[in-house]
Amino acid sequence: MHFDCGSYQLDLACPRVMGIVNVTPDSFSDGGRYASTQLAIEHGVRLVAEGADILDIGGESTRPGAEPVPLDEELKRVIPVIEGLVNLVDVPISIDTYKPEVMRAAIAAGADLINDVQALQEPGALEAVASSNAGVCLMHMLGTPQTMQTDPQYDDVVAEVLEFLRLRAEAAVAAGIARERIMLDPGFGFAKRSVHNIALLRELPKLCALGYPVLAGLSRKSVLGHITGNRVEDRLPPSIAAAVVAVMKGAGVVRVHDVKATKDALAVVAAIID
Ligand code: 7PM
Repeated sequence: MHFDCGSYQLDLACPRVMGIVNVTPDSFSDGGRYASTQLAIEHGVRLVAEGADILDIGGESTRPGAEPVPLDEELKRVIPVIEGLVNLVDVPISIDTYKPEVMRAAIAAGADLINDVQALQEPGALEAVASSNAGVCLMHMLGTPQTMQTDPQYDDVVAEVLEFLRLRAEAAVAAGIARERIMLDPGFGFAKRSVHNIALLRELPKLCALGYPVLAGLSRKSVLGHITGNRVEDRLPPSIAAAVVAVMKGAGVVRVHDVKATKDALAVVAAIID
């Protein structure tokens, strides 16, 4: 299966690793933004050297429970990082945002993929992607990152997530986004309790059966802490297990913090599984 995003076409016959690049708020009041921008760029370059197939740049506005990040602040964080990385790496650059203005500016700066935890539901978001050749990752979540409920209720989490993503993919196609530019993501950890996350991973083949590439983001997430008792800094082994399971259940892309370790684990899978 192929995925078109910007100037890239990814062959998802072999699973791809998306490396996470968080652009942290600048801690200096007068030192300008140079330090945080430079750190994020260097981190992205390092992840590509470790084998990342995609870089996902985030200004932290989409994190569950995060404080809202104003538009101008988000632009100041992420655009210089995209501009820096497009000249330094030869992999698709993804931008983690739900704001259409950030999508347009990121695409103009060279981003190839829009990673939207709101699945292009924000007014103007469908058009922002449709008027470009960028790919899009449509993710499931209930509510917004800020209002996301802590005890979400589902009758049948797998069926409800599938139906939501199917409808959002149809909306994207109707807006003029080719099917080859769309991938789907169940949104592990977004308004979901552990039992929901585990059901979604176990039943991932049902999501894959919709016919779009599937992205799985489980790296260091709290479901892995609940299962193991490990704090976030000790969640590399559970994250590797989750990435391996996700790929064996059909995920085409895994979104991770620890690129080298994940690539090594997936190389073993690829050598054994046909
Ligand atoms: C705190 C809690 C900080 C959770 C950051 C997070 C996903 C994503 C995130 C995902 C897609 C994280 C999350 N997770 N985008 N953005 N899929 N498409 O662990 O699962 O990075 S933020």
